[in-house]
Amino acid sequence: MTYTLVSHSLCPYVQRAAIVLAEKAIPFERVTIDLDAKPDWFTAISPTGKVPLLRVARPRGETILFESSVICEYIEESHPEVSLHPVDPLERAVHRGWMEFGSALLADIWGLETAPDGTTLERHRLAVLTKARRLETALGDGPFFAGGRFSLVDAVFAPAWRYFDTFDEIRDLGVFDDTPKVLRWRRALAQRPSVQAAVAEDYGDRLTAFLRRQDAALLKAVETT
Ligand SMILES: N[C@@H](CCC(=O)N[C@@H](CS)C(=O)NCC(=O)O)C(=O)O
Repeated sequence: MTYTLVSHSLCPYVQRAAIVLAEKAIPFERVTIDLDAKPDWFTAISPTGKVPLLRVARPRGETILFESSVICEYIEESHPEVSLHPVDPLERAVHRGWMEFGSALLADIWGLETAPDGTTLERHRLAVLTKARRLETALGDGPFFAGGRFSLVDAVFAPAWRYFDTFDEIRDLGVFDDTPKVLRWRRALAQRPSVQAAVAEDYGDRLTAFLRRQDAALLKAVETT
């Protein structure tokens, strides 16, 4: 069985799969595409036109998986040696709920980074802040979502919190002002080797370049002060 992760350099959903593969020490090849000029081969095999895809090659043929949560759950189930889900079905269901919450958070962050004006920016900032406050009530003593053991929930949130490493250099959005547990969680995730390896070294520069291309209010606010 060999794995190829079809990627984009900034995609947080791709990072989830890369983190889970790394946590389980599963070798994989990464193919990065330009989403503004999708190759024909990609369009032909991607039902949604989105990354990530996981190409799973076996002697009897190739299977294409799409949707990051499905990819993560497949890797979890097919490589149980390192478990990233709770054993108890009820706890596992709770974790899956928070993974969905992580996708909703990513939608808010997308709104934040692409907001064209201050009003829209503030709306999305408040949405992110509200979710961070809700997460604060769900976290325990850490360092990870479920304590000492890294789980799929961590793989889902690590790419979301990574955005703020770049945002913090631009301006303080105040998202973590009254969420100390979330801030500690974010820092613990940033130290995790699997999380660090999920993006290239120039990730921050690429994200800033993306914000400039978007003419993002996030950048303008600082440039006019
Ligand atoms: N629900 C999908 C979302 C994936 C997604 O939104 N990928 C973006 C990049 S981060 C994409 O491929 N966009 C290309 C497009 O929409 O044309 C998942 O979890 O895999």
